[in-house]
Amino acid sequence: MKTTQQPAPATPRLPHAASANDPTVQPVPASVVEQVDAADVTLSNPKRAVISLGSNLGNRLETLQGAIDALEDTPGVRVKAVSPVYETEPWGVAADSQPSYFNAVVLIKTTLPPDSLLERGHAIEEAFERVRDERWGPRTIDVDILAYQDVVSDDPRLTLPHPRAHERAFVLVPWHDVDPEAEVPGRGAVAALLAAVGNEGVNHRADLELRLPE
Ligand code: A4P
Ligand code: MG
Repeated sequence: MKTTQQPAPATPRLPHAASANDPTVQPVPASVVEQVDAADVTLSNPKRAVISLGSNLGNRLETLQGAIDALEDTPGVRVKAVSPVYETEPWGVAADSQPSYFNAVVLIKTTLPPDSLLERGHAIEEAFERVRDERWGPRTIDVDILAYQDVVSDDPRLTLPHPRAHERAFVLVPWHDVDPEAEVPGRGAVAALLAAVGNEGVNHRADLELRLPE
């Protein structure tokens, strides 16, 4: 019969030296200490991410606000800034084939890793009953991760920065509003990209406003 060798008992880490002789202090297994330490590091080190929101079906303003509130309600996510609302011409489809979009960009701080943030974005899309039947089809809400820190990845499930962010005025205009110094990792400054693309078809809706959650 095969026997498995037990690992050597972990050296307990005690809260402080004075506890070493205190019989009421229970040793904490090293594995637990490791987990707690790892969680601490993450919590004290939130990452910056930039999220794009787009809606061209239903009550577009309410849906954008709902998505922002849902982001804020996510454990490990804090919404730090919300851009003005822009009404934008649909990009990538024939003119007049779809209703206009409302677009906005939000800055968040998060302790979630990129793939969990993407999952949360998809869950928010589902909550707003987004139906996917055609690429670039009309949608109640699209939640895209424009950037996550300076991460660059060509994974098709989560491409970072967003592969089309640098060429889209409806992304660059509100991104520049919330962070005029922003850089698109690997592509350059948002301000320079915006100057190259121009802001045609992107109209500020000064009569509308999105709230930064409290
Ligand atoms: N995916 C990869 N990278 C990312 C990322 N950084 N953020 C994957 C979010 N998702 C990412 O997306 C398709 C797949 O991309 C997902 O499975 C995800 O894992 P989707 O949201 O299911 O489909 P989609 O949005 O129709 O496709 P796509 O290619 O992402 O479209 P875009 O580029 O998001 O464009 N015009 C205006 N005026 N305003 C808009 O907001 N949006 C679109 C959609 C087209 N035209 C628009 C607007
Ligand atoms: Mg998308």
